[in-house]
Amino acid sequence: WRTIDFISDIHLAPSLPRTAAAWREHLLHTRADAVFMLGDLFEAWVGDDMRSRPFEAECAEVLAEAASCRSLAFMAGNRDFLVGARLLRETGVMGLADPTVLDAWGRRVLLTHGDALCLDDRDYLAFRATVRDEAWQREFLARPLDERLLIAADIRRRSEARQDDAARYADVDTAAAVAWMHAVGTAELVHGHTHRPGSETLAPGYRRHVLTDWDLDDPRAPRAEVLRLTRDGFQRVPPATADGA
Ligand code: OKV
Ligand code: MN
Repeated sequence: WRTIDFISDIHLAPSLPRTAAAWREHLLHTRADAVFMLGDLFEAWVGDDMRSRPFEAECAEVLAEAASCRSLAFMAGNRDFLVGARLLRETGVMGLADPTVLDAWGRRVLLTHGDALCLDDRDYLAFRATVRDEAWQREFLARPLDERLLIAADIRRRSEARQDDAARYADVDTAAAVAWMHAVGTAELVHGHTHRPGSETLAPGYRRHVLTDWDLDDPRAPRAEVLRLTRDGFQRVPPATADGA
């Protein structure tokens, strides 16, 4: 691999068609050899049988088509933790554990979605522990698809009633992030989740690169960006388009 793209928090949903189109164009036309999707690719994935719906079927087709010309990797986020082995197998996407250490040109990079490092978000971490439990997932996935969609929508409705979007995300805990990096011997961290893009030094010798969320359907703040890694280091680039821009 000469070039690796990192994206996260695309939040694919039928209600955000420009965002979905930009994601599709990027996967199909980027010059990167590999695209790493670091969580919250989908706004809400409640089981691989979501492919019975037209929008999700189309997303799976995009993944399969893109995976036939470059390597695709997927890590689960807090909205698509139910992406299963079946979707990955049938689309040819490589599943990544959270966290994963990437070794690229002798440079070790720690990859995570980021939610597990937001230690101030106690309510969310309790929810995370519940829904990441294997037995909980087996029981949940045994319910009919319509019922699972209603449960997810209900959780969203109650969460939106409680707080607005900006107050929703705690930031990554600096000490915890540095401890993770120290434990596996990496000087660089890439994560999403917080929707606070930027690159900064956490402590001497420890840098992090935060991915932006994508929303090209927000008329007030349309946004989409790719973090690209080559032998020369990290850079931020706009998503690729069909005409090669
Ligand atoms: C998103 C966050 C609410 C943080 C639920 C399966 C389940 C997806 C879901 C429900 C919640 C996303 C999709 C939302 C992010 C919050 C509160 C804090 C820190 C299921 C798949 F449970 F039914 F299986 N969800 N929503 N937060 O309301 O948009 O990220 S959400
Ligand atoms: Mn997230």
